[in-house]
Amino acid sequence: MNSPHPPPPAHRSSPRGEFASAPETNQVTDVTPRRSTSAKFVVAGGFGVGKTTLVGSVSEIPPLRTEEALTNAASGIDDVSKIDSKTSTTVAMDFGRITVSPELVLYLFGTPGQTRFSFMWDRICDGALGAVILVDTRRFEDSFGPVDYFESRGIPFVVAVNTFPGSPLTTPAEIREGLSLPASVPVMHIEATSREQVKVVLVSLIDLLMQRMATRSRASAPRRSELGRMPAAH
Ligand SMILES: Nc1nc2c(ncn2[C@@H]2O[C@H](COP(=O)(O)OP(=O)(O)O)[C@@H](O)[C@H]2O)c(=O)[nH]1
Ligand SMILES: [Mg+2]
Repeated sequence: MNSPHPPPPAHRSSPRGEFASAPETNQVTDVTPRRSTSAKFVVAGGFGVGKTTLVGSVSEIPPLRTEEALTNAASGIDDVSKIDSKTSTTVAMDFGRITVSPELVLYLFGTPGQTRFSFMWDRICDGALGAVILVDTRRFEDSFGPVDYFESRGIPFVVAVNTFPGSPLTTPAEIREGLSLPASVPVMHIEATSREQVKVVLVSLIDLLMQRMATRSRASAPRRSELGRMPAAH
């Protein structure tokens, strides 16, 4: 990693302390029925920002990809000028799965980066609990659209700056300012090729969602003064 920034804080933890590995299918250790929850997260960002790489780094199943070789047909349409080694492109979406704990399985959906596929975003983002917006500081403005999209739909998101060799050096504060993000949106620098760093991103999104849920349930809980006015149960 050529960024001067330290890796994102390691103190965050998933509900179980760490990501559990997928259960062995032939090993029965606990027959107690568990309630398992699945959550859909979207990985968004501009063309070539590292969405396919991120999903592939962390998925425990071979990620389902719909990649096509970049051909002459896309020349002049897809901007590959800043993407040295890119030879394929996601024409529909990436899909991956990660088991966070026996109770929580995440499904990751990557959006197609090219703006000509933006009509697919609503379908891909339907039912998503949260999003990871990947940023490439060499093409910073490509992240404006994704930030607007999730803000306008009220879908919580975290921002992960993918660090490429030669990326301009930035601080989280500069990214936050450049994207006009409130302090509540986590911003971190990562390498999408690093499974550990991608896990930190996902854990921070889970934390954010849990904070939102806690805030909401506090807001909807009756206040002490209201409890005092409630009729006593007989
Ligand atoms: N060095 C480095 N290269 C990366 C990283 N993430 C993605 N890439 C490369 O950048 C190019 C674009 O990544 P890709 O995942 O296809 O981008 P997408 O269009 O957002 O899905 C590919 O050649 C990747 O190998 C990273 O963290 N570090
Ligand atoms: Mg892709």
